[in-house]
Amino acid sequence: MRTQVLIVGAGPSGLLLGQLLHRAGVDTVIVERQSGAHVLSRIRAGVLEQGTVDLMDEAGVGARAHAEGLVHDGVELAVDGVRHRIDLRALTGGKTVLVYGQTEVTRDLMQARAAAGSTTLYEATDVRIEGFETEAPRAHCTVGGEPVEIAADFIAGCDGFHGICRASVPREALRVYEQVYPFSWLGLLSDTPPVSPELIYSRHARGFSLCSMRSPTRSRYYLQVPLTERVEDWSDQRFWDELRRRLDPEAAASLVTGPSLEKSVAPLRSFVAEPMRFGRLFLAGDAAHIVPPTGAKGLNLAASDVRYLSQALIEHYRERSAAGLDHYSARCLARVWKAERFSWWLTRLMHNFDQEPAFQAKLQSAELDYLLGSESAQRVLAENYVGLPT
Ligand code: RFL
Ligand code: PHB
Repeated sequence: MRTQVLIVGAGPSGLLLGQLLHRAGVDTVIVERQSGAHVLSRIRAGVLEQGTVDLMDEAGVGARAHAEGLVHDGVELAVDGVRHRIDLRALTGGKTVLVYGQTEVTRDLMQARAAAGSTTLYEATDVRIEGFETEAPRAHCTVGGEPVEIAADFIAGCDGFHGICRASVPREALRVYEQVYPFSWLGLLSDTPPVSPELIYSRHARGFSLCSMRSPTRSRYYLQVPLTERVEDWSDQRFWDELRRRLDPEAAASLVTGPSLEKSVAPLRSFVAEPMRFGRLFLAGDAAHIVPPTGAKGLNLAASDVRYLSQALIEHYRERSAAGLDHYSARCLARVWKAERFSWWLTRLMHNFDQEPAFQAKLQSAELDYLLGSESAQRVLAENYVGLPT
């Protein structure tokens, strides 16, 4: 099999890249380790920056996000039981975010890819890539018991943090920056109305919590829990009781509980691998970088990588120019590091780091106090939360 751009991974990065390239007449094949149903069952991001929605429009897949997504003008920070609203729209000169689940983004992209008739090889096992330092990169995999070889001009590594693309790069060619945090997030999805019309990020002595949503009838909640915690140890009742304890009195009183549709635990991590290009292999999204979810930046960063990569590849095919490809890594990383900084900062600000020296806790309280009393500081938060320009 031969294609122009071989994409490894059918998560949001791979599918969005495939769709943007298809619209520009560039042929792609996607190989994905899981089934399509499995990809759709992973509950992840919920908040889209305007730039991400714009890119979905450019890919021709934005209609349902506009019709069903919820425009949010603000977010709330709750500190020890008192809520403070951050007016995103007022503080950023009119910018907002859109609440629309990653599952729905993925579904819209899968449908568009099927309609375009582009090839996606699901349940591809033993995926290997080679020759990306030459003019003739290739991938091998097994699909339905049959070996498949795919030759391409370029390979896009969109296979997430645990994928094979970054792992195929010689160790000495990569520089890795990493920070792990001493806790995880336990998430619960339920068909219950959200506790409040906007997201609430709560700092509390018992640990951080987040009240988010997918629609007016579907809620997504998270609790900071120790790294050792197992999802089996959390009955729905235990989750709701713990969440209620961490909320401000008004939210606690209006919390509607119900059976969980999904519960999962994810450790928090900051990670960047540099550079994001090796010859004819380009890494995008979680394959190259991870942020803790506190700033809602992971999917949005994946989308901005894909914006730069699709532009660079289209420029290569249309104008025979290598400029975009040559600048890809540096352009992405400039934005990635700013999102890393913001996500790290908001994580530090809102979580409980009770193993740390008391001095750190005092600084954290002072920083929160400053933020809640300073419009300038809130403007910095708002500008980052709605998304820095690409
Ligand atoms: P993905 O989504 O991990 O997709 C990678 C795909 O590659 C496949 N794959 C392989 N395919 C072939 N061969 C192999 N060897 C392969 N290995 C892996 C995988 O099966 C998968 O289908 O990466 P991508 O596309 O870069 O997308 C990144 C986003 O998924 C991620 O950044 C966000 O979900 C992060 N995130 C959030 N981001 C936001 O922007 N806003 C949010 O509100 C937000 N909330 C979150 C989040 C992530 C979370 N978790 C669970 C990590 C909340 C949570 C709890
Ligand atoms: C979510 O709805 O899953 C979500 C929202 C905001 C975040 C992280 C996750 O910061």
